[in-house]
Amino acid sequence: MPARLDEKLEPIYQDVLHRNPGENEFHQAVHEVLETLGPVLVKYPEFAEHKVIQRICEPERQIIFRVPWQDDQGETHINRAFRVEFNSALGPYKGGMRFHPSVYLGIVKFLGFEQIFKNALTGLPIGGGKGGSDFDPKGRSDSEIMRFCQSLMTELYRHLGEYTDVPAGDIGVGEREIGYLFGQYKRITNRYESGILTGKGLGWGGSCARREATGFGTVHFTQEMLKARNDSLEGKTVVVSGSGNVAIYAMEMARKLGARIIACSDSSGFIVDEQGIDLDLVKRIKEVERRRISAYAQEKSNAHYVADGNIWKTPCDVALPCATQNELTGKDAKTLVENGCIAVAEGANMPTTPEGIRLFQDAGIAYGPGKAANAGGVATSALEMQQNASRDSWGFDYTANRLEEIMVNIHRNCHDTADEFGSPGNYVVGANIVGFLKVSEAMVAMGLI
Ligand code: NDP
Ligand code: 2IT
Repeated sequence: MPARLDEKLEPIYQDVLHRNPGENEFHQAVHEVLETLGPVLVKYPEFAEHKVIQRICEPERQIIFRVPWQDDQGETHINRAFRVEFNSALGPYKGGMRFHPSVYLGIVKFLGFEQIFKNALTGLPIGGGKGGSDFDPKGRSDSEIMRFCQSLMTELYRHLGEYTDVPAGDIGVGEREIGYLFGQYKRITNRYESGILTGKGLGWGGSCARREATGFGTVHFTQEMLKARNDSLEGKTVVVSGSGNVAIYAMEMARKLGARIIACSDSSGFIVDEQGIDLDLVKRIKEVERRRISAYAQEKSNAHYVADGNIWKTPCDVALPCATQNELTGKDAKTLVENGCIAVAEGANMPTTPEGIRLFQDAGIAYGPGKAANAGGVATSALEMQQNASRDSWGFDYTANRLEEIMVNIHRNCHDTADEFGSPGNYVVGANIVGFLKVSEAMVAMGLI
């Protein structure tokens, strides 16, 4: 049972529980935001009067549809797909698509809800949305992935548009899937509209540094949290969960800033390499060969693989959860703190359970919540949209520098707002309030929307 909220907020939360039964991850994400809004309603009573919070908790539109497709043996499969268009006060709905067997409405809604605040934090004109499917891409051939993406887009295309809704990648959706989705959109509509998807390939409307952006941004945010404590990543040992898009580029930037990355994982287990993870090898195994992370230890004799192990038992200075929601529990947080961890930044969305967050905060370690720490991905998607709208394409360094500036700004805003609202060092308070104020002010200005 989560803690009781402020007397104005508890009934709103109860209503969310009642209206969205069984959607535990969505409840968790809403609770985490409402917990921090008490002081905001004292300072800005007009938001309560306009029922802004109740409106933010209800998606503007939810689309659920059937995706039939055939595997390589000719057998038919039926999946379910979702697009939750949560809030468009600041811009077109923006957020990724996730392909994973665990996807159901509650996951898409938690992700879409967090996306509203994250996107507001970037300072760029993007609203919040999210989508996905319970399709499991593991072990599927390129042709099967293509047929699935084509079938999904055959329904989704009618809901998209550069001024309406602009999906991108998330778990199980990278450049390959975005390519198949974009190809099908172009074919159905007979229009080359680059601005309807982000995360595209560099040769066909994608942005430099988008692939790297989430991981790089998470590490920039970590560096800023450490700087605020007169410290830095130089010489630190880092553990990163996951070995997908976010994890790989978080490792790359952490190494560039002088850290030693000693462990990473996938859903089957984790590897430890005390000499520092060989990133070229991880990229080959994961991005090119699409194999399991256990292959790393087969190819590198000094590394070892722990099947089904808990990566958070590996002592480190900095932990970067970059895999999935609720992957870091209260027990894991306790272990990390006992082992001397000084900073945690979330490359993944909601990877730390509420108990874990409380333990980090009580221990006084630097803790950067996902909606701030992983906002670099969607921010660079917004930069891709800018390039598409002006039919331009920027260089890598220029784009990567803009990403870094955006992350420095997000850190500063969260840090200063936490101070202003009486919770110094609490980036959860800072991120939620900055995002909430931006969205709420726009919603009030636009009347009853
Ligand atoms: P990828 O599909 O590229 O990689 C996901 C990684 O996490 C894989 O190593 C995967 O292991 C592991 N993982 C996924 N689900 C589980 C699970 N249920 N249990 C254990 N491990 C799991 O996805 P991304 O790197 O893009 O996404 C990772 C996280 O970052 C997600 O939370 C996503 O929402 C978030 N994020 C992504 C952004 C982006 O731009 N891509 C932007 C902001 C946040 P396995 O291969 O074994 O499944
Ligand atoms: O969670 C996220 O911010 C993403 N998956 C990226 C969304 C995007 O539109 O780039």
